[in-house]
Amino acid sequence: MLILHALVLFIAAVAAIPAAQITPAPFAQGVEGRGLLSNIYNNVNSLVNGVLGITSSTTTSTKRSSTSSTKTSSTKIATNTDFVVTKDAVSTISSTSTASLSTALRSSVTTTRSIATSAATPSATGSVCSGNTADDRSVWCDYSIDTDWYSEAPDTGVTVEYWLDVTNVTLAPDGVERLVLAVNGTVPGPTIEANWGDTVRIHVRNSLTNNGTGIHWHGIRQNYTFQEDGVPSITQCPIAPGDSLTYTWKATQYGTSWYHSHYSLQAWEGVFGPIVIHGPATADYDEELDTIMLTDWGHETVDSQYTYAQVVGPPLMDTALINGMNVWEGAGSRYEANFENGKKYRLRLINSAIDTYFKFSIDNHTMTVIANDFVPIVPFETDVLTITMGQRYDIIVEANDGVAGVGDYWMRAIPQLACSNNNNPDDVRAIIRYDSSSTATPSTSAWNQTDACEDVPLASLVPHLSQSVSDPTGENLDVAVSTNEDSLFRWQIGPTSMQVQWGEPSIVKIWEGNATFENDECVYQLPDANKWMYWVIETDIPVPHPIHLHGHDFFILASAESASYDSSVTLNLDNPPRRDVASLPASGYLVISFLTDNPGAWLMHCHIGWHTSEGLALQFVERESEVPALVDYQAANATCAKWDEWANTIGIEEEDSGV
Ligand SMILES: [Cu+2]
Repeated sequence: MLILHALVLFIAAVAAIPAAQITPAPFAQGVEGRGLLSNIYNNVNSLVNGVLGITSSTTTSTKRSSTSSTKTSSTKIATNTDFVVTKDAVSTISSTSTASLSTALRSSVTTTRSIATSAATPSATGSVCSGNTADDRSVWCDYSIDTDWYSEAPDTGVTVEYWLDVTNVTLAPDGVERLVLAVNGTVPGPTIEANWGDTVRIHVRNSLTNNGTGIHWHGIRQNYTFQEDGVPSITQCPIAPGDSLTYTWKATQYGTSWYHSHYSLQAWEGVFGPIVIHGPATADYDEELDTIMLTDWGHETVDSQYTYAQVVGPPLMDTALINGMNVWEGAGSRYEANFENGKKYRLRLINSAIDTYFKFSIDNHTMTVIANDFVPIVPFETDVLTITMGQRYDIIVEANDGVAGVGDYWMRAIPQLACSNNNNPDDVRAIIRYDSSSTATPSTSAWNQTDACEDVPLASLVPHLSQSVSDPTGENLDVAVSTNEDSLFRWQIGPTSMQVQWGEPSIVKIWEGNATFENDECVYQLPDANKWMYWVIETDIPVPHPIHLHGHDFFILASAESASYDSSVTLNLDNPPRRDVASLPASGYLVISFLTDNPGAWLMHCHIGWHTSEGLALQFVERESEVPALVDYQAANATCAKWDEWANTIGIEEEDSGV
């Protein structure tokens, strides 16, 4: 009823705005940044993913200006859900300021590594530590799959070093050219690869024209190294255009993850790539196949759709990519991989979408799941695996062409339409071939599955290294949405929607000794060391949210859809699932716990990119008294000084939560 009412209001609002009345203010951030301006539409109070009954062919107009050019474009609303800046507006402007690459193949850019020792360069078979062979993946030099990596890790003495350059380019991942922000010119960016126990040093240069950046190493625990977490407003100022920042952290855990920008919606313009930390495993396999990154994708930039997201809800994504590739209307190409019959392959799945729950599968092949996020689990088998934003699963697939004998099979990532808005859900595919010379289009059929936005059942996710939670202290955090004074959606976890300032990172405020945090900085102080905390995250809105915590793996004590939490709910304290992203079910609850064993300022947020920007975040300031001694103030201040100088010159406006 509320939605219907809101739709009527919205239709009236859109219809009532003659094009001439829309006169946006100058657009300070230029072509890469926000597209439509925020304050030109009237309030609607609909929930996300609501379908709008806008009359077909309704036309509105908007003007966007950058420091170098001004462009006016008309947007004709052709469907019930599209309401975006036309592609013409984006591509015309981008052509004045971008380099051009013809394809988005990852192989087109070589990553430079400074260390050439064999120990730092994992082989295709993964035998980088004595004893770790295809017949026994559980051992790792003097360590093993049984090592408690929270308290000890190898010290290889090796530093692997990478140089990442964030640029604006024109790419055509699915054959359709558009403005993309990319790392070293590709989507995904290069894989950061290291061995368990290595030190990883990454030099990030911001070669963007009109935006800051900051790279977050998702899932990396950053134990006592919070300043390397890469979150503008929390652990650093954004890196200004032309400036560089070096991040250094130790790979204390092993498995699969990814890095991405934590500056506005930049990650979902293409600033992301895989992280692979080699280590032991809970099941044996013959070879590593590849990382498999699943990314929803549009032919418009996400920044140009941000106003739509704030007024209406998440926009319709055109399609999705597997490892930065897909086809669209005869153009583009699919990711392909080759299997040899009888071999077992390890694949590393990563969901890097802005707002898509995927179900992943390979026709006629089952998979054995061996890790969730950075936590090895007791292996389980499945045909279809749900993966939500920010999550990773390591899987082993046994090549068995004999099941169907056709030689060519579809690999599928199916957007779950129950909560993900996608226009091409049946054609997000890659190809597995048993004969690498084959060019045949597979004719295989998908496994039976139902469209639903549920996490993998908790009972399936049993950590191999058993850990338990003792006597936790709890607090409730409600997830809700409202509109702000500009009639834009603002989400919250806890009492207030987050609003933090790019130029005033929490750790610098703490170092300076005058850290009085405002309510909308959403700070939860955790002063006591080594105390178990638990958080009941609850929502009465029928939208699931993938909740991600920085600086910790959390323990999932309970979770249910369409249910409310009360004291009768049994909390599972005995080796519960442990990871760094879990889904808060629609109209339900998620209870997570962690130990305060890592001083710092740690973000916890929804990994739907729109929602992060709309404030669905909080920060745990953990053991504040220990933080100043761990801050490299000179380094932090150097980044902030350059940021301030640039931001003041260009007059940049922060149109989102600051994270
Ligand atoms: Cu969310």
